[in-house]
Amino acid sequence: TILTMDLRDCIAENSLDIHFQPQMNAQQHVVGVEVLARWKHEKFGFVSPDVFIEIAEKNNLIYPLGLQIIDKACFQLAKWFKRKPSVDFKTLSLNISPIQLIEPKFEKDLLNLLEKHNIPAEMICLEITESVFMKNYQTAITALNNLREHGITISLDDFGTGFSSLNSLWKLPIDEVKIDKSFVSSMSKDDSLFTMVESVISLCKKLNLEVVAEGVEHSIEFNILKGLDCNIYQGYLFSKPLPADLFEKTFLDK
Ligand code: G
Ligand code: G
Ligand code: G
Ligand code: MN
Ligand code: NA
Repeated sequence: TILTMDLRDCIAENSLDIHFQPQMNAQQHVVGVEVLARWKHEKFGFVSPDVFIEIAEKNNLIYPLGLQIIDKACFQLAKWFKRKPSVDFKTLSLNISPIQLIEPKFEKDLLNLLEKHNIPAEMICLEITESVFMKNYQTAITALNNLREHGITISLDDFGTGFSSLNSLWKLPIDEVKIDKSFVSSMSKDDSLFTMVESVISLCKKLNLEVVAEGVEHSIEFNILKGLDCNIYQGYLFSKPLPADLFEKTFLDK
């Protein structure tokens, strides 16, 4: 299709964009940043990553696309480090599709990019989804263990939307869980969803996993989550994903 061809060109020209969304602690201090890919098509305008990531996955483009995103994100982070000694957030979170994770070269390619930009592995958090464990359980587990040996952390994204059961959490090699925004947005109106969020947070604490609530849009949600002692908060209440210059102006110029 046209979009597939145009995406191929866009990757060849290295012209995808990235946006940055802050992750806050309970004091509303930025403790991390999630990187989100953006594609502005010259005719169709912004194409949602839900659409172009899937195109990339189906057309053998996701691996090079993914490395370009990581390269750009690390370049930007290194730039922030140089210009702003005050940059003190701890993690850069990258969305990684299953195809990237199970690619044998991935660990080496990622470490090379970190070395190129002089980014400590401890700052990198890879967001994966439960789907990676469905088809490629053992390969995924091995890849995650290897990555974690370098200090890279692993976050389970969109938690609650897949086929996960709460008791699978204790055996996966992960460091963090992101509660899906569908739970966060309905929690203040639906008692059973509130109970679910409460249970997930309490279980994560017992398992020593960080908990991120995504899709925090209103202060009522932020307050409920603070009451449950959630660790990290992300959503439009604080900021939508922003281009690097705006992110810098809003959160790093202090
Ligand atoms: O803003 P939002 O529309 O950015 O993102 C939609 C979906 O696209 C999310 O599920 C997000 O995880 C995914 N996504 C965004 N950027 C990337 C990326 O760089 N790589 C991968 N694999 N997925 C991404
Ligand atoms: O950034 P935000 O979460 O508001 O974007 C939601 C979706 O809308 C994204 O998946 C993105 O592809 C699309 N989108 C449309 N216009 C814009 C824009 O000007 N900036 C950003 N960041 N996303 C846009
Ligand atoms: O990677 P993941 O599936 O978590 O992608 C996060 C998605 O959620 C992105 O599309 C991002 O733009 C979007 N997002 C971030 N904050 C909010 C929010 O507060 N509300 C909603 N509806 N979407 C959000
Ligand atoms: Mn994510
Ligand atoms: Na998510």
